[in-house]
Amino acid sequence: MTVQMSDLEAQLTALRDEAQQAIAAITTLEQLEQLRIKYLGKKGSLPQVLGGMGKLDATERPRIGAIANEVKEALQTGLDQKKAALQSAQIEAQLEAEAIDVTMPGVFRPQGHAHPLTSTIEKAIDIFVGLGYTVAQGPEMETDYYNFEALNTPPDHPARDMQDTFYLPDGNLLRTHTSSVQIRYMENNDPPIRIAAPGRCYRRDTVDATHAAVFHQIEILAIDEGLTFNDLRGTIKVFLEAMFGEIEIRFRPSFFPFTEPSAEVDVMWRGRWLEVLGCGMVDPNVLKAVGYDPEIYTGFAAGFGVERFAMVLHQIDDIRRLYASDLRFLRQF
Ligand code: 2NM
Repeated sequence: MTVQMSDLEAQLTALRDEAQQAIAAITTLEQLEQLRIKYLGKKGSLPQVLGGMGKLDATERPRIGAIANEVKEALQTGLDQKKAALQSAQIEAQLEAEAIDVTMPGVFRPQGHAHPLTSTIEKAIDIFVGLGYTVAQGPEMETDYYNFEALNTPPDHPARDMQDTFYLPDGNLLRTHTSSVQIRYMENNDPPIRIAAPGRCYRRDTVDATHAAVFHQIEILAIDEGLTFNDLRGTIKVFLEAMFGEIEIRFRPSFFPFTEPSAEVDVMWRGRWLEVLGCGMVDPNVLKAVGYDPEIYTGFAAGFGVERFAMVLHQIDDIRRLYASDLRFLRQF
């Protein structure tokens, strides 16, 4: 009996020492759980040792039982403490790994920018929006009526020549200017109106340093009671000064089928007069075509090429550069 007693006591002490060493050695919560099962689980080492208690002499049972409880509590406490230590180590490691040093320089991200044609359109449109204009848009494929006839451009006018216009097999055409947008707008809106129509236009020109078959225009139109050429002059002056800075400008008499009188406008730029836009008072025939009474309403209009403005503003020598998509060129703007 005595041998059995000391045997159990020795087994319990050995179990405690072994388990405590094992607990000290592990490094993860998974290992901890495995140890808990190994020592304290239903089929674990401690219950197995306690299974031998039944054979003990009744007088020894309380003492061995007390030792067994101590061992069990010691192991449970050891496991709990280790668990807390592992958990806080895990949180520490996570905090360390996820720490952000806000003093580190940022990651360089190459950033693109607007194409010079886009920025020129935006700059011009912003100026007109500031003057109370609204942007109007319309189709690039047009009928003869909207591109020419409603714009007082008679059938024998040279602008209607096959040389200048892309005609489609069905009799439609690619608009040669954005004035067609303005006709459509006037048909659907009553005066007073103030619109700016930016957009792509097409002409059968021989492509060279200053001509492209596809180009961009912005046309503005204002219709109201009592508008005069002076209103046109003031608007053009404000616009060109906002575009180019303080510059000298001059109006020269000119001709367009859709305006009377008509003018071309030059700016003094780097020591020379440069023609930059065309304008005029909307011809009464155009007002009649859209159902406005020219006895009540007058209006002015102006149009300019976006490519030409971009070339003047950025000293670009060849219009084709604007369409070559050469990044070495585009990165300069
Ligand atoms: C220009 C020059 C002069 C113009 C006229 C019209 C409309 F629709 F009112 F008749 N829109 N744009 C116009 C006038 C355009 O471009 C050089």
